Amino acid sequence: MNKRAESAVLGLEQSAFWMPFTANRQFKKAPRLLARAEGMYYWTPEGRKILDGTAGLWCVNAGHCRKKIVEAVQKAVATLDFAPPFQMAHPHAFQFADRLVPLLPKGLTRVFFTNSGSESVDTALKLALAYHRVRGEGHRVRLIGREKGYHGVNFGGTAVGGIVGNRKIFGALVAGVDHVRHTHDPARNAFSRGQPKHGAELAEDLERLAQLHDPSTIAALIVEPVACSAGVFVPPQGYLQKLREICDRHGILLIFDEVITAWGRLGKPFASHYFGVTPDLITTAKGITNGTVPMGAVFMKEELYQAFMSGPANAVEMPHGYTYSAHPLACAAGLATMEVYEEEGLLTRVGELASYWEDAVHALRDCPNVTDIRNIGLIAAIELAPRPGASGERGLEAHIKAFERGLYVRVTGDILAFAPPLIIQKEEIDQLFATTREVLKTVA
Ligand code: PXG
Ligand code: PLP
Repeated sequence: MNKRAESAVLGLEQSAFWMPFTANRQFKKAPRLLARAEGMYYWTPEGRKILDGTAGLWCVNAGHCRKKIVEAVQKAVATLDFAPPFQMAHPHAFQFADRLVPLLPKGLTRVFFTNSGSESVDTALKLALAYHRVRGEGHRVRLIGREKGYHGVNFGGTAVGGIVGNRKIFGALVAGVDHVRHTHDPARNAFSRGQPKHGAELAEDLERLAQLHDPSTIAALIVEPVACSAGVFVPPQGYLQKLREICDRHGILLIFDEVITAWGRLGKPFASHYFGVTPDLITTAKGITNGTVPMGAVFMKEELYQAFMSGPANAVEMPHGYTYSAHPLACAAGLATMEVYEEEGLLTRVGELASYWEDAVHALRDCPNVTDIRNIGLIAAIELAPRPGASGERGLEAHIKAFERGLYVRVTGDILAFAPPLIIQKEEIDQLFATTREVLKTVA
């Protein structure tokens, strides 16, 4: 028997599968596998029930294996498995785009489909550059991100991203990119409930970069309204408004990366609604299909779309797109997902739950090694002090011990991140944080 065949019998250590963003050797020695899911729960192959504290990977907002979505996908795959998206189409693509527009912040009217958050980000960055060029401002070539930002893993998104570990081994990335400062300020803001009080002035860092490079060279600023991946950094009060003002002053497009913050996570359809700040473009993915079929989208203001619609009618206006843009299965999943969100009021349900959630997570302040707790909407993070000389070890141990006790929670370094499906009940919130409390006692 060769090594690969053996691994199927003996375990996963020799498996060909290179797992993404995973400590492969450690994981394959002691795998944590999921075999089935329903509602708020996963089940392991041995039949252990696991509460899903992170909505899969921040995407299963309506809970798992929802009948309506499953059946829509089953029907779609048996009817039209694939349709070419270039110079051809299928009706559900138009239907889905038009279904989404009424949910968007006012002024955003057009939809470009992708297959992931990473593709949405690279699409939005290319759209921003191309938009300026088609209106005769081709000198706007710079893209600005933010320290600690996560914008996926494609080249553009890696370049504007601000997580050092995700960037440092990939060379020079994309030319002309710069970053504004992050807003994490535990000295002033630790244990804030919702938006921290201090730090709106950090938005002025965009003005500094505008003066450094000259505003006329900057195409776009991309930020997550709430920076989730790097450890849940909630924007200080007034910060996003200031970014909007500075972008307006200098003709810089503002892109909100709402891959996680959209689809009801903050109690509104989009974080843009929640904060009352309208960007020029929004990138999203994940909850757009409840995580069922890969899909992403870029939403934009009407004037962006119109700027491209001026050449000869037979010319392709935007030489960009993916083989699987608006895939029939994704559109079917997305349409059914929006029905579920609407029928169950999930895009606004968090408004009723958020204060219960906030109290529940902040009650863990007295647990050992907790240095900060942050929350907004149905998102929370508990930051633990790192063990001396072993950054991330305590966090990973907490993740593993939680899984052993029937809770799945995402860990970034020594930060536990919580974002359960939006269907969660109060008793499940209690269960989630009771398990977390037990775990924190054991990771001294
Ligand atoms: N932008 C943002 C704001 C994201 O959160 C992406 C882009 C990329 O999306 P795709 O679909 O290409 O992965 C994301 C994805 C985590 C975690 O544990 C978060 C993401 C992905 C993987 C892990 O925090 N967010
Ligand atoms: N590489 C090659 C050789 C291709 O032919 C294609 C698409 O036709 C791609 C990459 C891009 O793939 P996708 O459209 O799935 O992003």
